[in-house]
Amino acid sequence: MIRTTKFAMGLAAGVVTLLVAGCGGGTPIGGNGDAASAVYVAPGDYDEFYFFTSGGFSGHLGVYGLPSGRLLKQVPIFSQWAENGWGYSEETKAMLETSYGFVPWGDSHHPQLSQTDGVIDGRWLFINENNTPRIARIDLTTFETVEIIEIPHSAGNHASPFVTQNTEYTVAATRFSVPTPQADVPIDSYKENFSGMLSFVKVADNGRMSIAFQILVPGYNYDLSHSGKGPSHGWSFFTSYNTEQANTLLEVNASQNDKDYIAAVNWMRAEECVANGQGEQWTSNYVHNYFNDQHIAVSDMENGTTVITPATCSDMVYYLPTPKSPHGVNVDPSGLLIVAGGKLAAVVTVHSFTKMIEAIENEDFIGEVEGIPILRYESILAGEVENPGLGPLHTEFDGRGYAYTSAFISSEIVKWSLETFEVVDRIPAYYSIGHLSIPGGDTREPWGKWVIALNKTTKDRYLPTGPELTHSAQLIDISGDKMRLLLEFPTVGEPHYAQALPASLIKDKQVRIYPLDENHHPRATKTEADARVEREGRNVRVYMTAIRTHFMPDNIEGVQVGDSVFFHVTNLEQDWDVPHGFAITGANTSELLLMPGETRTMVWLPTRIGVYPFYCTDFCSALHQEMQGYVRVSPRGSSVPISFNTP
Ligand code: K7E
Ligand code: CUA
Repeated sequence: MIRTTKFAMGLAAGVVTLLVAGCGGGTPIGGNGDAASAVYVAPGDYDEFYFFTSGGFSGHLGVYGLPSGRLLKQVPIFSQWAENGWGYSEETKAMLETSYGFVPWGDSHHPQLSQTDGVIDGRWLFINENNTPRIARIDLTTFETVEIIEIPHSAGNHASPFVTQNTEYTVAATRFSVPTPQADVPIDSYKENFSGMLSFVKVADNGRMSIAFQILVPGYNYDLSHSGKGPSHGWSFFTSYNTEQANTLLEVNASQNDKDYIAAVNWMRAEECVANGQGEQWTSNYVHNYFNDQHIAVSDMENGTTVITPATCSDMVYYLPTPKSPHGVNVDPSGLLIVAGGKLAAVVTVHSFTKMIEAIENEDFIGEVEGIPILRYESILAGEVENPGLGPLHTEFDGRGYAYTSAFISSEIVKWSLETFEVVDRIPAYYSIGHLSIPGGDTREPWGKWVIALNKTTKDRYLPTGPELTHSAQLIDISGDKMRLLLEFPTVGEPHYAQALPASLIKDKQVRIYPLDENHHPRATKTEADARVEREGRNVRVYMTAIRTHFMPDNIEGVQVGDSVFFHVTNLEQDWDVPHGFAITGANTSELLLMPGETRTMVWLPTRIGVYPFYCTDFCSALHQEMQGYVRVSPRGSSVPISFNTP
């Protein structure tokens, strides 16, 4: 089998396309009854795992069931979401505030499930926003984004939000170096004026995030990260590329050095330095958004972070030389091996944590950059994996002594032994695999049943849909010696990375309703008798209830052109899976989708006289189509009084 692999990465050499011989893993392609039964989840049965994929440039999170690949939900995070009014309703708009103002779009890359003792615990999911640097936290009892924190002094929050072993921290490193703090300088003064920043965001017991400290580092591109575990707990590792410090045409100019670096950060040491007052207080303006106890998003403008430098805090950061423009960095379940995916490297480099510590103790350094000792490559090497495929990117682990590395250019997953560093199996991916994911595959205890390939291009794999084709995920059985393709399914947005957990961890903890008696929204309407309309100057406030199968009030008069009409709608239902919707003609905000017991607000700006219907958008019952009402809009200054019907 010969196939052409799309060559999308900007490599320096003049290679345009690459013919790659198929790897002959004996994988059946297409219909296979055995594979079908391995992924079959009968109607009404549940999937065994939840699978969380980044929505990439959609700014959302995709939630799928495994092994079926069924899409269960999209969780809106960094982007407005018309399906439920996220980022449109008055209660959620503040979630999208940043120091740049309201930013209703984001580019999410890496879902990270919270961990306790290096094992996924099912409390929260963190995800980074690359473009306007932010980290979000999703509550896994509601599948709702409950907090978003902006990362100051960052420009492209890519190496994020990888968590430490007990979710002490979620990290954030800037992909693009910039003048830090920002300054008006010539771009070609990159080498003198640009820096990187590694940020450690503390996660409190209740999940609340805060920026603990930031480490100013040389002006490279920091790309990915993973934290230590077990014996390496207390360390975090960040890949860098562009140690050349090029500021133009990086495809060539940042591909010169044989080795770039992994930054090994002893964050426990950083904590000591901060406690000893070795940090500097910087003016740093960033926005922190979260739900208050009324379930309304609020934004705090924060100022000030503690910045430490490797020069003032010795023994905190070390550079591990790593070939060649490394992308992913992954720590194996034992915590002793640090695996780097050098995009342009001929081997996968495996560093030894034990040897790293010895080299540090022996001061086995080959140089120093801005106070960061550079360790000797040969002294810290555990092994090199030969013939790992072209363009190795990311590695996950099965917990049985094997690692799985994605190779973008040769479009394959390569399985290799953590003992011998020899390749033992390989399977093609269709096509251009980026990340790959094994449930728990970056933790101390993977559930090593499957590896899921997350592919950038699909070309001929699905029915064509014009110029834009979907990305895809492929479910591959890794329970035996040979990897076996079972299923592929399209994904929504670009699934950079994904993580999974057993459904049993969270499925019985799901919130089904918001109890009405715990609804502390100041404009909640808890009984139909309290439903009303009040004029406050040019603002009209409608305190409305929704229950099968009517709104109260459903006839409203006395609204005038030029008013701002606030529909504060409370869903009085207290049964699971009975949302109501609310929409009105000409509204240029989204509809509202109201969960049982919840209050949400839409602002409507009537511009023309007339009588306008509103209606429920969610087919809630047999008489859903009857769930409607009217608003009469009179000219500005009209004498029509505010009136509304009552129960
Ligand atoms: Cu797509 Cu992790 Cu942003 Cu690699 S990243 S592929
Ligand atoms: Cu309520 Cu449809």
